[in-house]
Amino acid sequence: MLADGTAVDYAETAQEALARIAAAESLDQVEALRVAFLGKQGSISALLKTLGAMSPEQRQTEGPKIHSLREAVTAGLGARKSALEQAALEQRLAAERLDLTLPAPERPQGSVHPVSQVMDELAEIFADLGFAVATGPEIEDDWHNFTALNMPESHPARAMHDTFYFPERNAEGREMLLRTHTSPVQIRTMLAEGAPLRVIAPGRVYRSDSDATHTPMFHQIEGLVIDKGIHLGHLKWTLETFLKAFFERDDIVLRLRPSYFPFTEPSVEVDTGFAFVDGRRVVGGSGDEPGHGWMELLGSGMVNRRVLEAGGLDPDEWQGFAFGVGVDRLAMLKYGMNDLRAFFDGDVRWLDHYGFGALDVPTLSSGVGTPNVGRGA
Ligand code: 2U9
Repeated sequence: MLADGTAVDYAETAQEALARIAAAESLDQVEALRVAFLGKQGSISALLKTLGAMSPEQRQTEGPKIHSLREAVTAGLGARKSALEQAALEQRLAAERLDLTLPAPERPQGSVHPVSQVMDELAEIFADLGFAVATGPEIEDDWHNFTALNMPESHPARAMHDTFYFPERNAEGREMLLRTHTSPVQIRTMLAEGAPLRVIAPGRVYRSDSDATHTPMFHQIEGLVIDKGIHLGHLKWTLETFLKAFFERDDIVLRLRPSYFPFTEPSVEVDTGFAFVDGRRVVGGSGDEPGHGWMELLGSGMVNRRVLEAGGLDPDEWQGFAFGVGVDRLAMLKYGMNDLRAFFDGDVRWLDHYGFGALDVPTLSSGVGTPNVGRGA
């Protein structure tokens, strides 16, 4: 009963309310009905407020009816809410069901760049000969890059390297540059570790040069052996052993020619015999055989006394040999690419073709040059 005495049919009110709740089609609609019935200004809340104005007797008869109306509506709202939530969940589960019969999505597979592959192969071959891998900064000072390697300031050999200089000097007043070879790494290693020493220094080097056979950044590997009584015979054997392992053939023939490098004395340029196979140069055999030729492959020599001194060693006590070779060139010779610039274009089609599987780790036992079987074009 309302305050003005109007009788309220609670059963009908409940029926109407529950019918509206049952018709709610969304959680938003259920919430709107909750507010309309039970909110501060809601119709059932208004009924509850009428209890305050009633006589105790009236309240005793009306109170339970209004409370059970409120309970019925509260329960109805809860039930409808759960039903809608359950329906939404079922719809999602149906829509998001995995179809396990579909083919698996294709996963793009990367590949190992031939330069990285060849560097790994070289590290593996030289590790077997007792060489450790040494690394150093690509931003160098002119002392480590030139002076210590017997190229003092204004030495004409500095002009042979088209060097990228930085505008600023370092804290010691030395000129800063991008290393033009990895030799400063060996200087640093000699100073840090002393002798005896067997290291290779692979890495990026920079020269201001750009055409079909030169890129401003390229890769080198240099080797340095320092011990007592080291001579050119050790150098020749080491290079022959390395090249046989790298090209995976026993018929590697070397020809040593006198040359000049400021950091070695005597200096030798090393040629290797090759044959033309399908128009391509393939390393192997003597270059003097008919149809064969010699190609220049690497530079080397006995470490110059002045360089040993710069590395903190007594040249009357220690001798050494060193060599340097272009890694990109080695990769081209072994795997048959003909344009150096493609190495650094980042074209994924080239990488698909010439790249290596990430798990094809070169080892001496499985073959350092496992070709990229089953991959690429
Ligand atoms: C120290 C002492 C001696 C490293 C050497 C060469 C000869 C050489 C070139 C080959 C092709 C560079 O990549 S390339 O253009 N290198 O001919 N490099 S001897 O001699 C050293 C290095 C470090 C302490």
